[in-house]
Amino acid sequence: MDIKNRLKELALKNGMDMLGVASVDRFDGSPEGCHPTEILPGCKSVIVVGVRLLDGIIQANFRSFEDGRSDLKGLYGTYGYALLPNYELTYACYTVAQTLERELGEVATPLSTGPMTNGRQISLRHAAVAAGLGEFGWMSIVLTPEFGPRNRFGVILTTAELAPDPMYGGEPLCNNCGICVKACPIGAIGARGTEDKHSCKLGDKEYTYATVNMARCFVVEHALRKEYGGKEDLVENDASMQEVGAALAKLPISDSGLQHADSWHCGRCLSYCPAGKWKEHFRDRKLSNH
Ligand code: B12
Ligand code: SF4
Ligand code: SF4
Repeated sequence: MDIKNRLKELALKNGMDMLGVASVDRFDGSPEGCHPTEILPGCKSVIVVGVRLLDGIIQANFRSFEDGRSDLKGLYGTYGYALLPNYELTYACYTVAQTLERELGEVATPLSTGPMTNGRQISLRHAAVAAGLGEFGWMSIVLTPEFGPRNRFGVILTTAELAPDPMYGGEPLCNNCGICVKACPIGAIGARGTEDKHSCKLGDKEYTYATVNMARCFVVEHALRKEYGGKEDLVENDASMQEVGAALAKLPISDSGLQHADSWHCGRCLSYCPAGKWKEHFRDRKLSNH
């Protein structure tokens, strides 16, 4: 079995649903400090692993959003956001990196996967698109054909020269429905037709997606107001990132998880996006009223 198939098999055995490879030239145009060779000198390939989120956990979000069961929201925090997907991604990245170093004698640097694993080095979204796993949806995160946006990604940089996968070239995955824009309770995702958008070139493809207002998203995700599940109104809805930062710094240590401050209070855009057979997964099984 060639090394790429072996890595893929390894990733699947370690809980992943997908693995793709991008050649490093697809990262020309990365912002300063975020190019793979600035993190691993001599990097030739960027390997991306991805894991789907459980339907049963997305449906727990629906119980919270549609039935007022905010007591179930922590399930998303554990199994869909902060804890499990990141640990699984971290283990899978580690195993793939160990195999590349042990069997090929190459260097492999696994990157952070999200909350709980110390920061971000490159944009995992751009890497997932460059590795052929999917396309940017209007909401700015990556849609895959099978799971829509309900995936999380991890990256391994390596000096090994692996055959790159083709970039996704199938039917467009985002149908421009605007559901993500309407589902967002704080207007964080730029409406279509506005200038609130980004364009970027990856390989020979050009992509456009909405700008996501990070301060606004933080207000909801961290429940900094009562209407989003918080204990008090700590900031206004249109707070600046500085005001959000100051409010986060004052939050008491959370007693409901491993994060200092819980950041899993939303996920509406990801839960309601119809890409990836949403109807069959959720509406036909009567898991959502929408
Ligand atoms: C910080 C962060 C957030 C912040 C801020 C996001 C933001 N808009 O900056 C907040 C809290 C808002 C957030 C929210 C969510 N997030 Co988040 N987040 C991240 C994190 C940790 C870092 C993002 C980042 O700063 N990237 C680095 C900077 C440089 O990239 P950037 O600002 O996006 O890039 C700009 C430029 O620098 C340039 N660029 C950057 N890289 C490159 C490369 C090339 C070649 C080019 C040409 C250009 C270019 O393009 C952009 C536009 O100008 C990533 C993990 C990661 N490491 O990527 C997860 C990540 C993006 N989040 C994820 C998820 C799931 C979510 C939520 C759904 C969580 C939830 N609530 O359930 C929401 C979705 C909100 C939304 N609609 O986007 C997933 C997305 C998975 C997917 N399917 O694509 C990621 C990839 C984590 C993971 N491990 O999978 N997130
Ligand atoms: S996670 Fe929630 S607040 Fe953030 S962009 Fe998505 S819907 Fe809006
Ligand atoms: S909700 Fe609709 S517009 Fe938004 S990313 Fe998904 S398919 Fe695209």
